[in-house]
Amino acid sequence: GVFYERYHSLEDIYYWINKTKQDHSDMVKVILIGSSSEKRPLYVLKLSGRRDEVKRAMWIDCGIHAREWIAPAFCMWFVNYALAFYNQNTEITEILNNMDVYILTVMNPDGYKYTWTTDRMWRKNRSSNKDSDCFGADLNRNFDANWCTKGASDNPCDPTYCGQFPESEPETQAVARFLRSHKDTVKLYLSIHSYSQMLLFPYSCSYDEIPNHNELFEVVKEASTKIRRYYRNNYKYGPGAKTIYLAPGGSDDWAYNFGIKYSFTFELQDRGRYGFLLPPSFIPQACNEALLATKIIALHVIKKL
Ligand code: 0X9
Ligand code: ZN
Repeated sequence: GVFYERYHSLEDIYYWINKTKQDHSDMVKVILIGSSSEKRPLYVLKLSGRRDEVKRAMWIDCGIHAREWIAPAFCMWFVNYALAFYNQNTEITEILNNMDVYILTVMNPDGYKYTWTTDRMWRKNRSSNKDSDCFGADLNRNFDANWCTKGASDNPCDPTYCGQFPESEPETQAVARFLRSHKDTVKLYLSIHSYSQMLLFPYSCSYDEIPNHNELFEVVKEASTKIRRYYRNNYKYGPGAKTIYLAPGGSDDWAYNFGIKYSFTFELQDRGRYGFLLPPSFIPQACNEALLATKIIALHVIKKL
């Protein structure tokens, strides 16, 4: 519907979370995992299909970076698709019957709000920094993975400021704590960003090759090939450090080292024409491309479990 072909304010997204839970109480639960530095709630939607046996799970977060509006739009798109096509589309049915899906639609609500009211190009969260008048830390430099080494900044005024210490930010801590407490079930971690059209996997915090490099490389290669075939669009793929740049403290690398061996970051559309200001008319295709890649990866993980 047209609702999913627009960008939504933070207030709309909170309303949508509540409405989705009410309209699909059989498949959706809402879990409060923490709150932001400005005390906004961080809600995770839990989607489940047929409930039997011991279920595995996957995690998707969107909107770590405030200005990347296509990311929360994708989380909403995914939830809508999953609920609308469960028991209609074989792939999403297979996924939901084998995995619970945890979705954090806006990991950085304070920053997202700030991009709607004050500065459209804001990236970080909005926490205050001691001994500085500059606000915010980059949540994707704040995880405990070669924290604050080359590729991050220790200056609170920079857009890639790593924060005071690993997990210093409440948003980072909420996600890390949730995943730590669901260690036995979560087998796939997925973080949605923009822009540049890339399907990335660890490491970004070093040039080391991960033990299951070949397996993850093949699966993102397949996803990229199918996106090219179905949507005539090109996505680069590979380990973050070599494919985009060296950047420590990211959620994907932390999740990987923590034990989630299927860990990915997607950079959605576009390749720079509009950048972060992707017009709403691009939402459907951008989200369908990411949905296709998500399905391929999730089905691969299910096959391997
Ligand atoms: O720099 C980032 O955090 C991501 N790119 S963005 O333009 N959306 O800011 C890339 C993240 C790749 N993964 C890690 N650096 N761990
Ligand atoms: Zn980003």
